[in-house]
Amino acid sequence: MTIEDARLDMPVVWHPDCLLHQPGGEVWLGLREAGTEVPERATVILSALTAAGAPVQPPEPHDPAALLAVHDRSLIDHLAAIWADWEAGRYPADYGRDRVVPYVFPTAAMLAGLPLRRPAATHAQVGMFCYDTMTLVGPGSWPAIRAAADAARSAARLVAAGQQAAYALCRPPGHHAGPAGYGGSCYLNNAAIAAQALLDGGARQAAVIDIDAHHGNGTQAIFYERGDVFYGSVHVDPGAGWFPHYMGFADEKGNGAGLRANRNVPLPPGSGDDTWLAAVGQLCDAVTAYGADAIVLSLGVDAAAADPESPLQVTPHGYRTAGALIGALGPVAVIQEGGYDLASLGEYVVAALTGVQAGRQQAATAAGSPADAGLGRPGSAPA
Ligand code: SP5
Ligand code: ZN
Repeated sequence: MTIEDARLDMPVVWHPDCLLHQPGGEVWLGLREAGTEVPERATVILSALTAAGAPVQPPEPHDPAALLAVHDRSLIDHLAAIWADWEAGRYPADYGRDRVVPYVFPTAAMLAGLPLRRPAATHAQVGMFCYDTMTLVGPGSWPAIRAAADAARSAARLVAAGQQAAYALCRPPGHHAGPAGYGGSCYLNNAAIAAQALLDGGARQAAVIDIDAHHGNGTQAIFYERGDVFYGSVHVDPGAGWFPHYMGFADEKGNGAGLRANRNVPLPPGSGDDTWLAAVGQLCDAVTAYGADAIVLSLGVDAAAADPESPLQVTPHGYRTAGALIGALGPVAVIQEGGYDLASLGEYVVAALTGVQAGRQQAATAAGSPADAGLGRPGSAPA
């Protein structure tokens, strides 16, 4: 039996509330466009995983402490309340503004050294947290944001309890959400919540490997000064003009206790499997040198050749190979990030997870280790 034929037996964590987030497009350069982060992304992925045989389960009950461990309370409170405030302020009814969008941004250039104050107007408060105009909030956004975070935490807890790998079908995605800010179609950082759950579940050190086509500036920011979580990312070069524009450069290496626990590998637009897989290999070598007990894979499949949001040219075979390289490193909690070509999305996610599963099986066979020992217990990762 070849890898291609293998049944996917990795648990998939999914909550239908993730479909309730309907951003209704994005404002790009002053005009509202249709946007590509649509609910159909999740239904397409779910169908492909189900067809591949993967078992689907709901997340564990919500734990507010899991969000507070990686985000400021102010961001969480904003996201939980902003739609109701927006509606109460009659922005939809009286002004035709059917989604929450920021308008004034209190940048360092504006404040010129003065402290940030909370503005009185609801429409001014949004810019305190949302750093772009493309990440809209609607009536169903908060339940979806919460459900995605819950799925991420649950997948990590499955891994901490001994699963070799588990996948969270998170929507909205999360890797552009930082400690106190959101953007890039992301609101809360699902991957960071998963990494923290791995630590809480017994890992001494965890590593996030981010293979989304964009740099995960939010995940990097959350862990930049922490030594217990490594962050490594391969992405299209922000210096070549790509989102998130201001972060993701190769000279960002962490700070303080986090120095040398951050690694960025930016690639030229147009890069395909060979270049991309060499970069994934560099990240894997860095994680091996770092010594993580467990891995979070930020799985964006927007490096796909047909993806409308990135100029990378990676094939399903490339994603399967990347999955196998990463699966060989240790137990993996896979978190869905971007990926916007509805026609190929399912195939790419199945390819990546099939690779992770094969990598785990090979590593377990090579080590002769028991499959369900769990993190931090005898017989699991080396102490
Ligand atoms: C999670 C994730 O992959 N977020 C990526 C967000 C990147 N969005 C950048 C959007 C740039 C403008 N979109 C182009 C629309 C042209 N019609
Ligand atoms: Zn992306």
